[in-house]
Amino acid sequence: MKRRTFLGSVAGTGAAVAAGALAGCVGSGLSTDQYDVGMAANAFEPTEVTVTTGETVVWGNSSSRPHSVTAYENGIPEGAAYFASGGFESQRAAEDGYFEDRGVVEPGETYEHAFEVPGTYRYFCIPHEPAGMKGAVVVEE
Ligand SMILES: [Cu+2]
Repeated sequence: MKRRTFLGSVAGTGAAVAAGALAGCVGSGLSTDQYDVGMAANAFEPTEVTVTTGETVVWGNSSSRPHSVTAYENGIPEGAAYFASGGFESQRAAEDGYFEDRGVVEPGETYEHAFEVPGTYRYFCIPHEPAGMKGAVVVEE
């Protein structure tokens, strides 16, 4: 069975938390009970969440800048559906689409995805990946 041993393999968590702490400024109108993962200036908060197969994760843009939730195509379990805000079917399509203003999660908006296949899913924010805006969802059976 796939268990929480995956948790140890997520890199850069400390840096992301530090970036989130600096973000501070809220003003999106979202309250924390409206989402599971917040999107701060340069970070997903928390960087990693663990859910059970079939559960839905809701991301909420709690910042004042646009973000995306974009899965790494080679960072999801075999057989799992690709996911990205905007509903794209590949990472390439999501990246191309973002720069045409598609797949953007604006301040105050949410994006959600249901996870049906166990494993670890790694994802990023297209405009802020260089700043380290990455996250992971661990799906347990
Ligand atoms: Cu972002």
